[in-house]
Amino acid sequence: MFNSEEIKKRVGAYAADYVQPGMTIGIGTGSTVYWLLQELGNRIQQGLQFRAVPTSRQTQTLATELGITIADINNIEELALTIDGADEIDGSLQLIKGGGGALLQEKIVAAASKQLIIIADETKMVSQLGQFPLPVEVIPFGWKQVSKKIQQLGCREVVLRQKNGETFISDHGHYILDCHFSAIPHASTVNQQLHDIPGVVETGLFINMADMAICGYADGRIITS
Ligand code: ABF
Repeated sequence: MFNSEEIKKRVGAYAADYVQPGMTIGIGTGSTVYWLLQELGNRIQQGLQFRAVPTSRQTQTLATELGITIADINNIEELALTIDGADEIDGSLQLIKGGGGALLQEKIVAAASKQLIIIADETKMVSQLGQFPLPVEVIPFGWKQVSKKIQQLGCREVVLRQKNGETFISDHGHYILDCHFSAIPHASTVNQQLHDIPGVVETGLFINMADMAICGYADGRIITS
């Protein structure tokens, strides 16, 4: 049996095979992507050449340390592939993302990619989205008004994300509201309703964006769906 970190390392290494020489790819954020980056760093040492658009300062720092060539998304027509993590993945590959606070860049990079591959351990696979509090990125001005309107959508509780005892500020100076819906049966509708609220920048609902999920299990299985 494999523990959580070993599963993430195995999935990260497995996903590295999708990165072909000469590609320009998007690389997400999180602890599973960490292992993908480690594997890609090893393969660069063996001669693999590709460029990467990072989706957070955290990812950019680690990728640079590993010798990965960083590309500017504004200088690229289209990305061949983005590999990223997720907080929840349902049976039709709808996602909740943003637990790491980088959902805005992650969604922009994913939308600019031909293919989005999600890497995860089995704990992320759910039958129904919403158990994980949905991250919603908002501008600081009027966030309490936005919070009230989100609660009117059936959200039990809206929490302004904190980090180290202070209000979390995203890479682009926004707040994150963690929205406790418990269940989100109609994710596409909720996503649109959230976008209709003035002050909402982006949501952690990635609807019809993922093409594949690579999921690792404690018994050693790696299953793509
Ligand atoms: C990132 O992956 C975030 O959207 C999400 O919070 C994170 C979770 O992945 P992991 O469990 O691998 O840290 O893209």
